[in-house]
Amino acid sequence: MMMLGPDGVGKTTLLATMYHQLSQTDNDSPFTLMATADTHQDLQAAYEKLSTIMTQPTFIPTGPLLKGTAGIIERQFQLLFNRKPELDLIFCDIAGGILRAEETNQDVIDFHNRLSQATVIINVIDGSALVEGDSNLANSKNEPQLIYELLSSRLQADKQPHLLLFVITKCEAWLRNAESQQQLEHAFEIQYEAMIELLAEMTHTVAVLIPVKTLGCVEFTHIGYQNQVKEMIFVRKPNLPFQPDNTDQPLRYALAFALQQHNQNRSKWNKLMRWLWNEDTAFHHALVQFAEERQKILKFMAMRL
Ligand SMILES: Nc1nc2c(ncn2[C@@H]2O[C@H](COP(=O)(O)OP(=O)(O)OP(=O)(O)O)[C@@H](O)[C@H]2O)c(=O)[nH]1
Ligand SMILES: [Mg+2]
Repeated sequence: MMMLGPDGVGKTTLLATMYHQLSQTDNDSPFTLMATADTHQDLQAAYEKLSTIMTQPTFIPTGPLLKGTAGIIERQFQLLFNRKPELDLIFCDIAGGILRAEETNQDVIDFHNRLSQATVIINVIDGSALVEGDSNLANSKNEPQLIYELLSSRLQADKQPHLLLFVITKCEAWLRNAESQQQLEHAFEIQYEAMIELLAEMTHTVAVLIPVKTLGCVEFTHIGYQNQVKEMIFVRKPNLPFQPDNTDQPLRYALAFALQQHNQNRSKWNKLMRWLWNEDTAFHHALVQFAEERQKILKFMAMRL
């Protein structure tokens, strides 16, 4: 699993809130997502830091959520089915600066290697820049052209199935009603037109657009200047709680996709054993149930191509 997006779009915040939200909501599913000790500690620390920031009356952007997230950080998870290890998963959280670094940089070489191995690619997009930024600002925050170039060579190069998630953060202000949400989708369609056209030709890639609330209580207000550079300015809504919403959705998509791939790739022996123990039906049933949870919460645009 590869997290993609320039610095500051909210990749690490998304990872921390997705992990937290899924672990809070899924007690009755036979699937459990376990983080390794380091991943758990780091993401928990990130979540606690966010909680603390959200107790402040004004919202001050924190800079990178986790210090020292330079290069590529592997976040390791294990998915259990009925408490037995089923699948190991690695989420690669990159420092967004890698996208603009020199091709000869070792981190960039590593990044390309890992991208070529990723089955699920999560492009995190700053929704406030997407809707309100002029073209320079929107491009510099989200770099849709860079992402397009990376993915077009990547997705055309191999025929393996891929899941591509466009996750929009910092978009609380547009998730208030259907009309403003449409505005968000429309901005995406315009700025990612080339990408959408590319996806229309890809028979092995499924793409989904998912707006999320990683904070829930911070909204975009206007574009201001910080050190003479245009910046998106947000305000802490005093009447709203810190409450990530919909952040479990990208994780559900990613996990359901990975599980389905994994299920199709089992060896014959493994399939026979599972059949003997009647695990196959139970697994399939649980997977369908888990996957169905994807669509209950919020309307989003799914591009099944
Ligand atoms: N308003 C708002 N701010 C957010 C949101 N998510 C993250 N931020 C802020 O954006 C900044 C960057 O967040 P990170 O999660 O560290 O971004 P990143 O994409 O991991 O950045 P790099 O690791 O530098 O590539 C922090 O100041 C966060 O507080 C969001 O949903 N809304
Ligand atoms: Mg980060």
